[in-house]
Amino acid sequence: MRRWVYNGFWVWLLTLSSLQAVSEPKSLWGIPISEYDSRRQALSKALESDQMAVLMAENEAPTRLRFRQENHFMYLTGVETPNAVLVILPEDSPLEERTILFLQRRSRASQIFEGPAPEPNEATRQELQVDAVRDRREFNEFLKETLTHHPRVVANRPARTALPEIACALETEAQVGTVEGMMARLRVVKSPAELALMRRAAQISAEAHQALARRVAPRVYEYELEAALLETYRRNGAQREAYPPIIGSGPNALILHYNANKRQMQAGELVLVDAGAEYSYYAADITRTYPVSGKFTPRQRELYNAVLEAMQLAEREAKPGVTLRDLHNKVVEFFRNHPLRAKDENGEERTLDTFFVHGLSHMVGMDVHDPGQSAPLQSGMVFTIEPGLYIPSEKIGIRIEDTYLMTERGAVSFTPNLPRQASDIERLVQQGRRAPQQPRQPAQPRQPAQRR
Ligand SMILES: [Mn+2]
Repeated sequence: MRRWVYNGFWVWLLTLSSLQAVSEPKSLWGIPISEYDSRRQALSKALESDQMAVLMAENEAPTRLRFRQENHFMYLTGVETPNAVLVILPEDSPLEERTILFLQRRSRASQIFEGPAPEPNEATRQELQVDAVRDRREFNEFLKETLTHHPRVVANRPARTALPEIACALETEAQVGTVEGMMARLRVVKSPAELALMRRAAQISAEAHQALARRVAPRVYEYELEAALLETYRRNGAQREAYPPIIGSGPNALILHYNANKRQMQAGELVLVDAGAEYSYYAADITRTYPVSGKFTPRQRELYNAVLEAMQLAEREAKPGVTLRDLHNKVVEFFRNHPLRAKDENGEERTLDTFFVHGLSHMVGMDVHDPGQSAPLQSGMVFTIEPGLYIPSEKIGIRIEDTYLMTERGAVSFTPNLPRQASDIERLVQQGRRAPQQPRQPAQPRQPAQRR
């Protein structure tokens, strides 16, 4: 009887796995495995005859952190495992194998703690569509041999750290440069599969911003707003934040990278929220600025509208062939010609461009500041438009930011339905005010809890 159950189990398992082999889409992290192969081929093509690309995975994460793969390695493999190495050789290399993945075998003890990892074997090679999969322990010897044909190495960040030491131990010469330029050219234009993941990251982030907006009220702490973001991200399957959220109320809105998020908001202030989720290794980047009391003052409103107009101007000007620098300059010019004025730290009246103190745009992708910043815009690129005004003399900081896909017909926002008009922003905050509020002093309940 026991024997029969045992066999039945294996029959069931085999049936299940063969069904999966047919029905399971051949993708990793939402990207087709064939697309990873195309990316590796494109890098191979970009290499000169005496070059080789060495990309190392991230080391194991410290216990307090969740493992996150290095982006270039992830982009080329889809493999989220530490201590692996990918080598790519140029198309015209005399060596037979052009894409070689070195994987670390997990010890039994480490499997107990970390679970299984892809093994360096033929099944893994076939699944990942690389030319060869080898044991990580063979890498050093391989490197030594391959350097004789390909002495110029282009490497990602973990490899630039590790390779000089390895080469030194092997008593061999390696000229180690960076792979950043080549990777930027690959990564800057997004594929349909990447765009689907980015759209999802943006949708989750937009939902999070709306959940947050409903909690905006006087005497609420910035971290209470942060809680609304995290709850929405994780409930929707986002792995983590794309960057630490900036929730700056009152004077904190003037600190561009403020993220302590620990201040109690006061009536009459603005709160600036710059936050995005990471979904399947792709980032979203969205900023909104809310009136804490649910209503902009006339001064806040006129400045808010100036920022929104600047954003809309940049949206119209974004076309294939235009650079992010061009867009930035247009917005600076718009602020310079705007009729509003504000006082600088010396009490002197200045035009608004004085108070726009950061870049207008950046590329977005696996990194929230993705490579390829200087490339002229073309279809498939994803970038932000984020004008802002920061006026210390009035304790006002305002920024509005959305993420856009460049198309032949112009820039298309990933989140066109997320409110940004002043009156819609006010309505969003006021909606939360009408909903039942949590008691503000939970430490002192009005009635003692009844035990029995
Ligand atoms: Mn941004």
